[in-house]
Amino acid sequence: MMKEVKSVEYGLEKIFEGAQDFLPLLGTDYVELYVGNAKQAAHFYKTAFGYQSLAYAGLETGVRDRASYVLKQDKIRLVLTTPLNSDSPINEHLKKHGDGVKVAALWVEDATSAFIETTKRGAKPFMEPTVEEDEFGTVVRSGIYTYGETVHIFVERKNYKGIFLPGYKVWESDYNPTPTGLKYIDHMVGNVGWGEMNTWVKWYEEVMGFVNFLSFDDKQINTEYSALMSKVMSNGNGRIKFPINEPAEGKKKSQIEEYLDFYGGPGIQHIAIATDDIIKTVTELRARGVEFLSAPPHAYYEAVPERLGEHMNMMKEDLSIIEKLAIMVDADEEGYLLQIFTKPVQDRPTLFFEIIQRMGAKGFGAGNFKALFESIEREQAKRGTL
Ligand code: TYF
Ligand code: FE
Repeated sequence: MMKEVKSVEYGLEKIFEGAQDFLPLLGTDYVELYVGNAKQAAHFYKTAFGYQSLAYAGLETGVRDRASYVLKQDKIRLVLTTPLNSDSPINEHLKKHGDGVKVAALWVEDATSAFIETTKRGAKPFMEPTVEEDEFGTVVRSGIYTYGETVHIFVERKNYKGIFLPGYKVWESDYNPTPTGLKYIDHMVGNVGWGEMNTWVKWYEEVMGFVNFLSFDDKQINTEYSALMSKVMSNGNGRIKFPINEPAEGKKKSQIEEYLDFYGGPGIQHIAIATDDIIKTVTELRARGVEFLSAPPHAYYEAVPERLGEHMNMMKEDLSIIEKLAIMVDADEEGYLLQIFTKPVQDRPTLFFEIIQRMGAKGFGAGNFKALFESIEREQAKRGTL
């Protein structure tokens, strides 16, 4: 059974003291996906997930080579970008990876210093510090490559008063589905190749000043379930968490390997989004056609009280409703958490979403890994990739 290994003690203040002085991060700024049809993708994310129209850039705003739709829900900003002609380098990205996350943008106080400090420590540049201006103010952005062709863009907003970034106009739409209770990005997980996890752990430590917050080791699984290893990297204030997965040799083909095959290399595997009412959120998402992984067997739910121990008394959600919605429950020293995973949101079995409600727990649901991986494997079996 997979167990959480704490490579550092909990107690964030202590661990993170002094970490990351050279790269203060204020939060996630936005996530940008490259997609084959941004107009339709925007409709999907509005309809199915309850995002709201925020901003737009494209032919109508003088941008000739791409169209970008910006969606918002509470603190989350999602940008959907598609190329408008065959010359665009975005086509190469799409051809190789299909729809997927290109940019995990981070909000910083100083994008120039973020670029200098990270490239000095070995980051490969993606975008030199660039000043962007319009009548609403100034934004400075810079960017570096992380694993695969994924990038981190640093966004310095100064006192920018515009809707999103210079070059974007307000997107007013008559179609405004109600939100589903998605609040903010809890973590974003990357899959990297065989033997590469520790390289990227070191990269996040050295280049970004992150710390290895939790580790999940394949040696502790030793079952027939999707073998993988995972290490959670976190920035100094604990707001940015980037777990990194690597496939491991098992009896069956690792789900991580399936991802790497279809994505054509490393990239972002899942985005976990926080809600403070997962029952309401998942009920809404299901009603709007979002597909989730199938529920663990009934025995899983019978074992919940045992798994939660003392935290069971705290749990206010009705276990029978949780089971009906196929939500999973786990606990650690500090509390419990509820989580559920969508099926991949495009035809390639690559990017998916997690919905998570933390009730004090700071872990990642290690107690659910077995049930989760079995559920993923049921999907892999249907795809013939197990
Ligand atoms: O982010 C996590 O660690 C959890 C569990 O391929 C997880 O959401 C880990 C690996 C994986 C899918 C989910
Ligand atoms: Fe996760």
